[in-house]
Amino acid sequence: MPEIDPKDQSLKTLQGLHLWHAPMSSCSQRVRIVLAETGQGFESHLVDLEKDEHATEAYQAIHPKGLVPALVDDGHLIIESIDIIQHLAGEVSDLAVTSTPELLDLADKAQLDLKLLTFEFLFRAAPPPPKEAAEAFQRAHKNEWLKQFRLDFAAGFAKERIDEAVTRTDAGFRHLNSLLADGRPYLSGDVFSLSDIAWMPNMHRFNLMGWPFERTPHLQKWFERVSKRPSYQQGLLSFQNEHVAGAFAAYTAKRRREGTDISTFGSLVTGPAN
Ligand SMILES: N[C@@H](CCC(=O)N[C@@H](CS)C(=O)NCC(=O)O)C(=O)O
Repeated sequence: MPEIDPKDQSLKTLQGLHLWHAPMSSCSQRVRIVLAETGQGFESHLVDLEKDEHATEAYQAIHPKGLVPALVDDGHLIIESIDIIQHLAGEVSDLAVTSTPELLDLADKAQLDLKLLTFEFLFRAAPPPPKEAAEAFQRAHKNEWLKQFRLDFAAGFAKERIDEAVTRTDAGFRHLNSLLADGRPYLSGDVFSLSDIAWMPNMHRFNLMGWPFERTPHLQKWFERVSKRPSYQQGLLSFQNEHVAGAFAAYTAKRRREGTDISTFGSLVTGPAN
């Protein structure tokens, strides 16, 4: 178990499962889907990312990078959503052993592009934060990468950076589509596994952005199948703020009308590089 020693030593006294998570964070969504699939109860600690609660001293003493999710299991702290889902599933189910390490690794690597594209194609719908709040975040958060990311977002991402993220994301989805082309129902074969769970939030997120999944029909059908599972409702949809999701849909429609939506970037325009 990739356990880390917490700065906040009081975490070591916690009993049972404690999850620090955010309602619409994709990394939190995959953890909650595993919890729902395996029927494990947990103590929920919601971290409001919009209010920058992850920049507080107290939260950064829990998660050294000031990100969600973080899990404490009987006093043992684990960060990184892929490590967390492997830990949670491994204890009580076959979800981990039937998964494919390569697909978990790919989902992990896809996170940075998902983040960039989420900010560009969904979060830009909201007005920029007040100057004081943006400055307070820069002072309080210790994650230099995250702080630079926020500054880049405020300044506007370079088009090449968006193009590259779209092209890599497209390559990832095409890879999944090619695996499913042999008729298998799930990403790793005949049984539902962590491979599926790791990718479900990405599909959900890119659907919000209006990603053209009709180009990868096997993947589209797979998502129709897995999104019928009760765990998708319980671990993901039930946490979704429908007002926010509605605002995202309106913004996606606006960008489509203006011809600046996600399908006008990277390989979605030029086609995959072969
Ligand atoms: N590799 C990490 C990534 C964690 C991460 O980026 N979390 C996001 C939410 S999915 C976050 O905390 N974002 C805070 C922010 O953007 O300010 C994991 O898989 O747990």
